Amino acid sequence: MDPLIITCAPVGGEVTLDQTPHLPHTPALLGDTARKIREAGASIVHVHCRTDDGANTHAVERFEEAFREVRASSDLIVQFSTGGAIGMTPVERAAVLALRPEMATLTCGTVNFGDDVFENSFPIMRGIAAKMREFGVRPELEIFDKGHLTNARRLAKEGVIDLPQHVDFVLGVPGGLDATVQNLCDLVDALPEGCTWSAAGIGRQQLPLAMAAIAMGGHVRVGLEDNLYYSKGRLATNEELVARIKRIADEAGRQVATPDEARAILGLGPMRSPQGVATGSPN
Ligand code: KMH
Ligand code: ZN
Repeated sequence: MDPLIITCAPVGGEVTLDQTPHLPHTPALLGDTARKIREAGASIVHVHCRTDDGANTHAVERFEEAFREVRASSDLIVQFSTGGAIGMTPVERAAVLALRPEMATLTCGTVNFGDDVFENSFPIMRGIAAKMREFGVRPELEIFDKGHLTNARRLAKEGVIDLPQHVDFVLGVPGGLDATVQNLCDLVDALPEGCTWSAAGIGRQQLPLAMAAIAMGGHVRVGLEDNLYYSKGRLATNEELVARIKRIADEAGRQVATPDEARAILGLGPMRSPQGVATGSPN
């Protein structure tokens, strides 16, 4: 089995500062978290940004600052969200790609998201994928439901994305596929040839899904974006969630990948730092 790639999603677009004091919502806090999760065993950081008061933002300047802080404190693979938060426009979501992070998410279909809809029509997906190509950013395909794999194949057939890619199964969103081991097995069976994959379970399913992924040879995403708790009633920090996965992997005899080992497994190039871009420009 390949060494285990642990992705940490420390912020997300839904968790609020009222819910937890552990959300690294400023670039400086994110930089500090990057150092801690790297020490704990993470190799990828999945980045969302907030304003100082905790509101969602996808401003290019804020992502640039966050990227700089992460790079100043770690050699983590920097993966931007292009999902952002409900209500952001596709242009806003894609504009941060101009900073040329090593990776960014590409959600492969629309999904109900609680009472909201996370909209990813084919035109939206094509537009974001085209920006990824333009700026040389590797997609991580976000799969919230089984049909999203079918959509990914269709995008590949159209020539919009290349396959194989790294795929992240985000399971347990209210409106998406349930976070069961059986569903994870079905998705892995349906993967396009040659794809690597990770599992991100929402809420209390984060841990059992991660344990299954470790055993199956996949990779793992944890972090406060997906789960606030370490155990029932006890809030987690991001580094604790990463450290627990590393301990379980160690016990299972599965080595944990360094960022450079993860780059090799995923076929990424060398570590990148942020590219300065005209502020606010989607191009
Ligand atoms: N916040 C969700 C609406 C991504 O980062 O690419 C979308 C999301 C997916 O978090
Ligand atoms: Zn995200």
